[in-house]
Formats: sequence, structure tokens, C-alpha cells
Amino acid sequence: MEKKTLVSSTNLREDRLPPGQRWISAPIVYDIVDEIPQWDTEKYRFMVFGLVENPLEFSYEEILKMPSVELVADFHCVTRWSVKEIRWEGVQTSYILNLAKPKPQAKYVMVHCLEGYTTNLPLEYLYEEDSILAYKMYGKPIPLRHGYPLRLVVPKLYAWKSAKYVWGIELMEEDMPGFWEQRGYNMRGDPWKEERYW
Ligand SMILES: Nc1nc2c(c(=O)[nH]1)N[C@H]1C(S)=C(S)[C@@H](COP(=O)(O)O)O[C@H]1N2
Ligand SMILES: [Mo]
Repeated sequence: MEKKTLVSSTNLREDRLPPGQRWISAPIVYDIVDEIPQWDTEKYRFMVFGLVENPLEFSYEEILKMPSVELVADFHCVTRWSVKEIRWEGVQTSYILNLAKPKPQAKYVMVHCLEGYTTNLPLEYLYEEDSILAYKMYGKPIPLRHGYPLRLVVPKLYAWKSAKYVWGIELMEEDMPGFWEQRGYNMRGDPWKEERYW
């Protein structure tokens, strides 16, 4: 089967490197905990809940069977490094949202991760065509420390919004700060507007 390869529109911007960033060759692993366990994908469930018509729950197997895309996207960390053209593969978040049917009052999401990390973003970013839930990186299952079994990739925002080890997406009416947002990081985090901190 032919797989669609999508190049993030951010890679094609004239100001491709956002202000205050420099290119490095590979992403640096950042985690809020020292150890990440080898998650059991037999027990793993991915959930969409909160302000949706159809709350969703999927096994890992079901996620792997969904229509998928290959995405090539630059990656921008708020600590001022950027990496060109990371190649991911996974399910577009717009596909998942169309199944979940957000209620009209849903405006923001909280992304929940297996080790306890959270991050918030405006719901509209999950309708962007280059926002995906990735299970492959450079053609192989995502390495544990890069987000196995499932990671959000949102190229239009700083990398702290690209949550690793995702188990859930919660749709909300009011914006709520996630882990780094409670510690001074921006509620949106657009790299081209340098929305780094408050
Ligand atoms: N679950 C989880 N996701 C996370 C983080 C984290 O600590 N936990 N760190 C974020 C930050 S600050 C960055 S820069 C990127 C780094 O991605 P990498 O570890 O795959 O290089 O992951 C983001 N996603
Ligand atoms: Mo980061």
C-alpha cells in the first residue's frame, strides 16, 4: 500500500529556523524522570475523553491498524536547539478527533503521559495536517526514550508540546497548564513568535 509522505509546512517557511534557535544534528532526550520503564503494549490503552460526543479507547494493535502517514518535520526545543527533518510515522490527530467528535465548547486539550507528564495546547493545533500520534521514528518503532509506544508530534509548536508516552487526550473548555506550563512555559508555544515563557 502506498503511504502518503507529508512534509510539514513549517519546513518550507522562508524563516524555517525560528528566531533564537540553532541547528543541531539529533534531538536531545529530555525527561522529567530518570527512568522510563519498558511499557507493556498488551496492557496499553489510548484514550480520548472529556468534551467529546464519542469517548474513545483503543488498544495498541488498533492504533497500528489505523490509516497512517509518514511525516517529515523539523523539531524545535525551547532550550534553543532545532533538528531538521525528523521522519515519523503514525496517525493524524485530525483522524482521531473526527472519530471522537469534539463538542462545540471544546477549545483546549490536555495531553496525558504514562510517566505523569502533561502538556496543554489549543485544540486547533490537533487539526493541523502535520500533527500526528507517532509510533515510528526513522522507519523503526520509536525508541523508548523518544516516546514509545506513542508520542504526539506537533511541528508548529515547541517540542515540549510533543508529548512522549501518551496515553490520553482530554478535551476541555478552559485552558489548564500542564507540567512545564505550571512552571512558567507558555500556554501556546509558537516558535516563530518566540512564545517560550510567560
Ligand atoms: N512525556 C514526556 N514528553 C516530553 C517530555 C517529557 O519530559 N515527558 N519532554 C519534552 C521536551 S522538553 C522536549 S524538548 C521533547 C524532547 O524529545 P526527545 O526526548 O524525543 O528528544 O520531548 C517533550 N516531550
Ligand atoms: Mo524541550
